[in-house]
Amino acid sequence: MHQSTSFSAESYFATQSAPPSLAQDIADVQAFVARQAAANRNVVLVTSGGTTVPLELNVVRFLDNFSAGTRGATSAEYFLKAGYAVIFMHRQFSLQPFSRHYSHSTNPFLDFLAVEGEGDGDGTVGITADKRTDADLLAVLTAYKGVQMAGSLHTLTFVTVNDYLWLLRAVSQELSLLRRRAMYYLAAAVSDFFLPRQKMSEHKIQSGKGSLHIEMDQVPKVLKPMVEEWTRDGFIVSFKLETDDRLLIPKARAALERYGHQVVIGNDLHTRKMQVVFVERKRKPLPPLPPEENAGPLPPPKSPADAHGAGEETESMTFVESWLRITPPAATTSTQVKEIEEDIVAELVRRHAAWIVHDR
Ligand code: 9Z3
Repeated sequence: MHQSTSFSAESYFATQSAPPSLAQDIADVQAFVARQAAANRNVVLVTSGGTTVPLELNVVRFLDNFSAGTRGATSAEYFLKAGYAVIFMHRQFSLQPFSRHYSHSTNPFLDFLAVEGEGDGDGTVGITADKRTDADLLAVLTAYKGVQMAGSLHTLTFVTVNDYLWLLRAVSQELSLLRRRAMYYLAAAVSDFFLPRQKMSEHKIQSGKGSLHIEMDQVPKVLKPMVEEWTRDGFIVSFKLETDDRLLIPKARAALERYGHQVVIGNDLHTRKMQVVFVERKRKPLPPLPPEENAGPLPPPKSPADAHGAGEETESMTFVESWLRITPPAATTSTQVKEIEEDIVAELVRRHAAWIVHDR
């Protein structure tokens, strides 16, 4: 495979078609954002899961990006717990907040249910949660129902990288209404390459001609227009995924330099559930929060450097890196184990609060 030219964001949106559901999705997001603004809630856009790149217009084959959606779905739950409203923009069929605990492949929901009694003569039987698991199930169910009652979770789906880009632009523009109270948490695994529709074969690519050569174009780097045009003063967090961990910090720094957003969270594919690194530009120390701002509803989260006594902070001339690590779970009878997203979100909530108050 060779690579080809790169699209600017502008030329991308001028030449690639919007998904058919976009107008409806925008209207729904607009209504959601207006309700959250009225309720005085901070809102976070969480993107989650991998994007596909179709190879044919009548798509039979596509490239995919690795991601189960665990990072996004788990983080969304912790943001909700911290009082945020969440726009959860995820790959169709990837993990979702709450239902992720009962994923069909790792923890099938039906295994938690039991049939009660023999029926009462009219053919009906009761269904109960298995007694061994109902404490965990109850906690998840209670949180889920609470979020439904509060109307604080809105879900959107994408499949292709094209769906993702159109939705990201539209949702960012709607959310920018909230200015500094909006956070953007970009955990989706986004393809770097795509096939413009003008170059796609209409029908299934035939195998008769032997090996397949595909020239792909570069997906536009949308973080730049996102920072400069689509959002106004929002707090933007992107993730950087590498498989060679020596590249994590240099690539994260380069992204911050190029796009000018607030935080890059670096993670290595193999250790991503146990450690991540926060990379940001170096700042002057913050003045203390005024007392009334300090007394918000959120508990004071720990900083990554001291979260588990395992973090460390290093500084260069312009960047600060802080590692956030969790220790492997001890043997436990509960299915509830410590999740690194709890600490990632606590740290971001703290930084976002400072961003709102201090304008930086
Ligand atoms: C991530 O790095 C996510 O943390 C993971 C989460 C995809 C590793 P899972 O869903 O995995 O829990 O299985 N997301 C960002 C990946 C990405 O595409 N980043 C771009 C890049 O690295 C920049 S936005 O160039």
